[in-house]
Amino acid sequence: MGKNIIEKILENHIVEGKPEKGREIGVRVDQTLTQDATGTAAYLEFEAMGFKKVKTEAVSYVDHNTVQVGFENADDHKYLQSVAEKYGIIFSRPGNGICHQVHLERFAKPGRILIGSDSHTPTAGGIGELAIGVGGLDVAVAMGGGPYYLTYPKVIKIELTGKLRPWVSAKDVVLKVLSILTTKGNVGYAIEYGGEGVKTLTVPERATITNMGAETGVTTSIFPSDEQTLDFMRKQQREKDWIPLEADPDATYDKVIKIDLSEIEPMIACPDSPGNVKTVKEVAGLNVDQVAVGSCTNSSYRDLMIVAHILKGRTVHRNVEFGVAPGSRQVVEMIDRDGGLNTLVKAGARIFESACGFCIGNSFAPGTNAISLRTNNRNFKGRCGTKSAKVYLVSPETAAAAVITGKITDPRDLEKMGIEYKKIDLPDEFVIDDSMFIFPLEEKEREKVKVFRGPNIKPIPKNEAPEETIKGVVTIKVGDKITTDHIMPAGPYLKYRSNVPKYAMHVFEPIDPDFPERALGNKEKGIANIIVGGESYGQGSSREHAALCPMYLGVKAVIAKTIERIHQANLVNFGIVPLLFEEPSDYDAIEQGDEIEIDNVRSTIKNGKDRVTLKDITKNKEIILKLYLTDRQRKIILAGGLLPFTAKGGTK
Ligand code: MIC
Ligand code: SF4
Repeated sequence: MGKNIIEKILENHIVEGKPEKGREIGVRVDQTLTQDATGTAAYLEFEAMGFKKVKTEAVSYVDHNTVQVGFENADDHKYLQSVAEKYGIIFSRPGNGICHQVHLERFAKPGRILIGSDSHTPTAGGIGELAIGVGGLDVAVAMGGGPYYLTYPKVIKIELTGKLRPWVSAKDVVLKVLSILTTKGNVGYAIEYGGEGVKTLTVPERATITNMGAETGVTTSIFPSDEQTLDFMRKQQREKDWIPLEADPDATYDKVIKIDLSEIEPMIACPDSPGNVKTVKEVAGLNVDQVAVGSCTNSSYRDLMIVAHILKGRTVHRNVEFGVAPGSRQVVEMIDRDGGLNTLVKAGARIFESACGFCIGNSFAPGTNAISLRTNNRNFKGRCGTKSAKVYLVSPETAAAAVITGKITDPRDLEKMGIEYKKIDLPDEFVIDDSMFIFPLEEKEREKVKVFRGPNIKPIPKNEAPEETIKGVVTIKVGDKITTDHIMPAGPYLKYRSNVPKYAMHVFEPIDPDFPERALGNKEKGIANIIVGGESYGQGSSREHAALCPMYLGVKAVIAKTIERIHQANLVNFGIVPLLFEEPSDYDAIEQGDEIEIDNVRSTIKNGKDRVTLKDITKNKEIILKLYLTDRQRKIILAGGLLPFTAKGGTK
């Protein structure tokens, strides 16, 4: 029987388990990627497990925390650089660009497996790499030579036909996909693009689509590797890494969705979810206070050059503030060479460094109640740094239209203003300059490197195995679609990523700022903290701090209607027991503050059973909970988490 692309890559890399949907398999990992915000913890964990060198092609990027207010970020960068030098990791210096954009340009390879400690790692799927976002600890284990374990995914084929019309671009395609798949209910699936329409999209356009696939909750998204891929890689002087990759003609899929590119209109994701998609026409006319172009979704050469084209000879509307963060140094050099940078500056753009910046809420926060139009991929409430702001996600074309008009504007209306559409192709020549990478030293030299640790870097706290009976209290009950930005906000606290005791004091701050004090109080009294959540708990970022910091505060179990993939794995990695309501309506019965007991936890995990009983002592009610853990995850929890488990020599 024919195979699809995802099956082909997985089966080439499988080292454990059987390739059966829904079953856990272990795969060999070719490449790993970390960024500074998740990387410090990942490398502290790597060190704590006693590994001596990396076994993957590993790249450590610095792109999230580049603001350097205070010494913490600078010290973290120095720590990351010295760890890279010691263990044989390629170090991408701050200023070199956003990890996903740079990785696509310089390292991603079709047919390989990449795991990265960032949920947008699937960006590399645009080049035909099987790229998966995971927690830092999973990256650390893979760097040490261990397999990566995942559930063999079901595959959704998105069949593209036709060709995009003028003023419509890749962002509109992925927003269309989000309008169909939404942000929940897709755990366990991966997306594979195919069909004639694929040929019309360049690699950076494909990467915009695979990047934001993360918002649907799928494991990854991937495109075939074809002539377009070869063209991009040749221009990056990397054609030796190219291989063709396509699905067999008789490949099968679990679902097929057909999208005619020529029917897509400019789309917009309205506040406060990337899944709240409408057509731009439906919301046109709304006044805009801020426009931000950049992030790993939309900051390629094409994206910035189309914005420059639209703004040529025009200035920013007086009521709008406009910022641009180019995706990489390569992009900056090329838009500079081709005149785009000058046009943007002349138009009044504030040019930010090539980094995540506004996307993660550490700069360019909008004003009170402001409407901000952004080309990034997430608009969760408060993520931009301003709780009352309303963030809309759009294509670069729609963003540029608003820069001129001061209103949400369908970019097709630009023609009425005398602006002609211009198709921006990949440039014939790319600027290749790898001087901001620090490549690994000779092995002998590495031994001499001393790892630098600033005073803000604290060891990773460890957990203990769960008790047979968890006696505790529902310290917090939250609703549906709680994101990791709600659980562990980033923005101003990013600088505490390597200081868990300090960072933990901000857990759940956007929802309930008293949570950490309450949780610590219980912990001191020996009472376990329990989190109760609704549907799709733990959406969004891969940040393992959303498990690690609650663990530090004494959280022993999370009970929800459903838990998202990366977050579930992170909970297990830190020894927190993930539990699901067997009967979703039981969610309504349990309340914050309820005293509870969960019996037979250890023995149920140990004996491979999957039901435990929760006694709600306050309500005098019993609730059945499901444990959904693979055999390996059971062993990890019983060891107190992946760190102690791996340190004791167990990778299986
Ligand atoms: C994000 O977009 O939320 C981040 C910041 O890139 C995160 C990683 C992090 O929290 O460090 C992600 O997507 O995984
Ligand atoms: Fe950085 Fe934003 Fe991309 Fe996350 S989504 S990697 S914060 S640019």
